[in-house]
Amino acid sequence: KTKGFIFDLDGVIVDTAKYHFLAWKNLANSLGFDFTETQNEQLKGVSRVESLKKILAWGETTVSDEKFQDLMALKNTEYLEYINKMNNSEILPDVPRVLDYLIAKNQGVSLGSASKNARVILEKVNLLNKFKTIVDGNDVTKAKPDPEVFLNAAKSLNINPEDCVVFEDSVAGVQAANTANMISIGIGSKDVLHEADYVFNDFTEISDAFVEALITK
Ligand code: B16
Ligand code: MG
Repeated sequence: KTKGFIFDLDGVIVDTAKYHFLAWKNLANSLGFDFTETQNEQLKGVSRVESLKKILAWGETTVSDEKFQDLMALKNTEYLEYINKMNNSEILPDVPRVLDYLIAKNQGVSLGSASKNARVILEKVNLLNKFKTIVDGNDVTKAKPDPEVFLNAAKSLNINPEDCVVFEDSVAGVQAANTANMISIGIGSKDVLHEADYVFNDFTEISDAFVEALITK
């Protein structure tokens, strides 16, 4: 049977949260306030627009619509400087093993990310060719926890949502997968991702046998 396996990007395939952090922190500092790692955690899976809204609120700062757009562009320019230096050494452990296993078993493999930079990141780490389809921040109107991104990914694979599995590191992403009626696999801590059907710290804990069971289930 062919099932759909949808991967989130940031926090699942690569750890780009650290680059988002550096770029947002510089932006916040330039506006005269600080931005902490704890706050950065709360931006996981959150779109760029919503992230900036939250950061400005934390800094008790309001800006004009025009300035808001400028700030978004500024942040992304700096973020892309970090992204452009990425290579395949930044792929999280055992992600390629699981991807290759799924491909060898002729499963549908798709990306479902909130990032508008998803393609360039996959290109940088040399994983673009592993994905049959890519649904990213340029293709959706509603952010996670809305299931739109994963439902679009299922559609792009021509596979029913009930036959899809989602790998996610964010609470909003797990909720989106659950709402879409997909199997949710949390990548991270059990305490945070308790709404997921399964939780693993990382892909080294996901055996081929477990993946095989998901395929045949
Ligand atoms: P960009 P994911 C999300 O990616 C990140 O987790 C989140 O921190 C970021 O703000 C969002 O992408 C938008 O990214 O600025 O590149 O469009 O986890 O859904 O792959
Ligand atoms: Mg993520």
